[in-house]
Amino acid sequence: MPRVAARPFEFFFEPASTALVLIDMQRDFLEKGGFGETLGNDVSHLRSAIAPARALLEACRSAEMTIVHTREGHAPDLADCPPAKRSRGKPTLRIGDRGPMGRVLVRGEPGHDIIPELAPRDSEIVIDKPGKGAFYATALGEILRLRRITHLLVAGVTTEVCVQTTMREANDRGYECLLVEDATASYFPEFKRAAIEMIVAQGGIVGWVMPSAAVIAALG
Ligand code: TIU
Repeated sequence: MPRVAARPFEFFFEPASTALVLIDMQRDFLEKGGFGETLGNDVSHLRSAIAPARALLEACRSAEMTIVHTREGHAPDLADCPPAKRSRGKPTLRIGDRGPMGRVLVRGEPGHDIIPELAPRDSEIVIDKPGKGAFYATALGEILRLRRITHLLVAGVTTEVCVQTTMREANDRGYECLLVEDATASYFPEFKRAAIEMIVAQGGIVGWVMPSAAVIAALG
């Protein structure tokens, strides 16, 4: 069984019962003109996660693991976008408004696509989610249950928003979760650091954390 020297202590996992969950590596968060930038963020902070996420994805593909990509977004009529989300803050464009990559955070628009570097294969699972957590209002839990998945390797953006929310949802549902720390990023580097410490504190109250190289070596 692969074992990894993670924080706060060693992590053991079987590739057959482990899924890679890549959270929201979409143009809307990582490229200029998307949702992330309309909220006032410097999207260049997220680019450091791309190469490690890609190496991790390739290693998990080689190990024939279950691979899940998530996308945050809404139906074109915005019926699944609550005012509590759409009216928040003073963005330059609101969810559903037309921007340089199509309608912001709307399914089927160019900005909603996963970045080409991490494009899903046909055999991989793509979960469209309206919220921050990947389990809320999606079939993810059922899909993982049917595959007898017990462990999750988690990466993607942003660390303290959709990644942390998904890890907390998963931990409450009984999954053993490990965050791959260089394959996740935040618009706020200090929030990334703090989110990681929140996950591993108190004996791994939410899960484990380790770098991609350690996971890839364990899979190799
Ligand atoms: N704004 C921000 O940091 N994140 C999000 O809105 N969604 C995700 O994290 N995917």
